[in-house]
Amino acid sequence: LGQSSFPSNFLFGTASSAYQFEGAYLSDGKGLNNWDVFSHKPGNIIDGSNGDLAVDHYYRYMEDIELMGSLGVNSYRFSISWARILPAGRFGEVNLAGIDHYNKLIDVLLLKGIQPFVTLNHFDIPQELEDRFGGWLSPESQEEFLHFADICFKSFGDRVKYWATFNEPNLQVTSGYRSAAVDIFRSKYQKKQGGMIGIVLYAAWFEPISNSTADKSAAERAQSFLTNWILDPIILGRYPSEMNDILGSNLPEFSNKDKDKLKSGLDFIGINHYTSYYVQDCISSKCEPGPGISKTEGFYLQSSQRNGVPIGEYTDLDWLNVYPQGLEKTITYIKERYNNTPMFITENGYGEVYNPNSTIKDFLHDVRRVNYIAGYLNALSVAIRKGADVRGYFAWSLLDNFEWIFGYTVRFGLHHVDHATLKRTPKLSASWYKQFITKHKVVTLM
Ligand code: GCO
Repeated sequence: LGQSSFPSNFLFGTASSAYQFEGAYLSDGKGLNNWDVFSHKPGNIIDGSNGDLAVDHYYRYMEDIELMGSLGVNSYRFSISWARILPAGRFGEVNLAGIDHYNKLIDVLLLKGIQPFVTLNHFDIPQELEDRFGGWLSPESQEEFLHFADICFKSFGDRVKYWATFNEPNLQVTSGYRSAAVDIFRSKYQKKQGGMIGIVLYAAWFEPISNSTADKSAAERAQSFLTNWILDPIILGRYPSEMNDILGSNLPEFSNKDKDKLKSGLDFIGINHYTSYYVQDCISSKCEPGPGISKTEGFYLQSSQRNGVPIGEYTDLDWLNVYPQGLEKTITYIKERYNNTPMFITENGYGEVYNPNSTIKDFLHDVRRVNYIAGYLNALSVAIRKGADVRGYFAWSLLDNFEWIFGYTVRFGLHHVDHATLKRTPKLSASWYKQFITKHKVVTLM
């Protein structure tokens, strides 16, 4: 990699989320959340598992922070379990044991020189809110989220300097909820406490499958419908033109006041980047758009060209292709479109499907993960050298963990977890990451 192109206060870390890591699903006054209920319904999780125990991070956080210490990271991205703080939402009591837990986690991290990077909402919401009014589908969720965010800023904001409102918001969450939590932080806390607030997005790279104008504009439509539709309103105060062209008056109108409010909405953009796709135009070439893409949007995402040439190397997972230049292109695109707003790579990582015939040795010798992370960090350093304001990188993930509907069958960890004993063992990728960080002389942030 040559001379380090990472600024000296760059954050190197690993990322996690509460439901995927904590377990302790009914401990110390935590209420049920949507994922507790969903994962307990037979058929929802492919291996019939759930996150009741996950990797027991709630009880083993000290051990896990030791692992972070030996990696030499200076930051840790985690999320707060909403149902641990407000088991019954805003009309119920604050669960002090929950506050206490995150206070301890944050304090121990800081003692080790590890900056907490906190996501307020990483997919889990108290079941009470689902039952009472249908969760995100109701505008009531806005008041609920504000109340939760306010408690978090108040309780932890003296020590937490990086806040992400939402992880990968989808259609259920409109810009109203996000900018409202940002407003509260700005007006009530930021002056006193300092710190930055932003949002975390899923941002894949969309490469036109050919040089034709049709495929190029299909790739632009993919960007707009999958990523820009969230960032444009918050940062530019309007929807992408590709969406205006297609949806016209079906898009919400912003008043000038809304626009001003929206435009000042973010201190940073968090980028979860794993993979790239080819995009083919389906309007002129008559392919079937999809999946999940409408006829008028008219594009198709694929991992290889028709003659079988993949955009990057294939992996065990059909949504994951190794194409490090995709990260550089994504960063450059976001940098140009949004005026070089500060960015963090909030997730990037390599998943393997659990194969019962593999021995622990196979898992520990994760050369493919090392190559993946090395390639993406190299692409990141190129983007930074070319002027992108990227301030941190978080590998997904510190540990193997609960991979949503895939349960424990897919592993992303730099450390292997034996799910029977919960023993953590560093993989080759952990030692590689450690060396990389040492070489780049990361400073300890106190
Ligand atoms: C996220 C992700 C993580 C996943 C990771 C690997 O969207 O932030 O869902 O929670 O575990 O992306 O798939």
